[in-house]
Amino acid sequence: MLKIWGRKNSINVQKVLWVCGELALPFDRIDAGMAFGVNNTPEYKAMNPNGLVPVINDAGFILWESHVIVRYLARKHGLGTLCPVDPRAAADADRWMDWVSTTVWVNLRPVFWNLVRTAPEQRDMAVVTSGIKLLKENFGILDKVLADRAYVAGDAFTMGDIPLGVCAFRWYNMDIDRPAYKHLDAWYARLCERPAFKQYCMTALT
Ligand SMILES: N[C@@H](CCC(=O)N[C@@H](CS)C(=O)NCC(=O)O)C(=O)O
Repeated sequence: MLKIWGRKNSINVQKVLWVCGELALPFDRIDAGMAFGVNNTPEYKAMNPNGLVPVINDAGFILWESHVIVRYLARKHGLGTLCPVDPRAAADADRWMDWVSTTVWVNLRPVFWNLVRTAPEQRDMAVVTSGIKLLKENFGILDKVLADRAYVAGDAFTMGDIPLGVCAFRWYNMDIDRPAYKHLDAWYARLCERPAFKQYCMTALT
């Protein structure tokens, strides 16, 4: 059975759990990271020299980097659905996944880390304020894109929605200034109806 290493509250682990849920793939998850440790052991670092979660073992094939894992599982088990066959549609989904790595997460991480994982007296509020402003711009871009499509890569849910969906959950569930974005709000409401998103991603922010 597919093995997944990673704690349930990690944004990057949640992407992998969500894709497994969408694909109805059974898996065995092993807690790792932060308080659980495991990820700094030599055995773990032999699988992922970065010592980060998630890692998967699919019948002996070890893989790390959450977006790569999402793409791999979507291509292997959801070609034509989660992973579009058409090269342009697949690139569209890929584009939004990479945009999370290069842009959205860069702005969201310091806001999340300060507001959720840092004691109030130790927070760097200048970083938080700047991140919130940039996130408004990022989600504003997505709102415009979603004006003529139900999901980021077209009318069907794809792997492209997964990294953005877990970021959106944090954005909507932190106590921050957030404009109402009609199309983004409707997309997010659609995600919130998906059983796998509910099960693996709509969890308390810790
Ligand atoms: N680019 C990597 C980043 C992985 C990463 O930063 N993972 C974090 C959790 S979200 C981690 O392992 N932190 C150390 C820990 O949990 O102990 C990916 O997308 O998989």
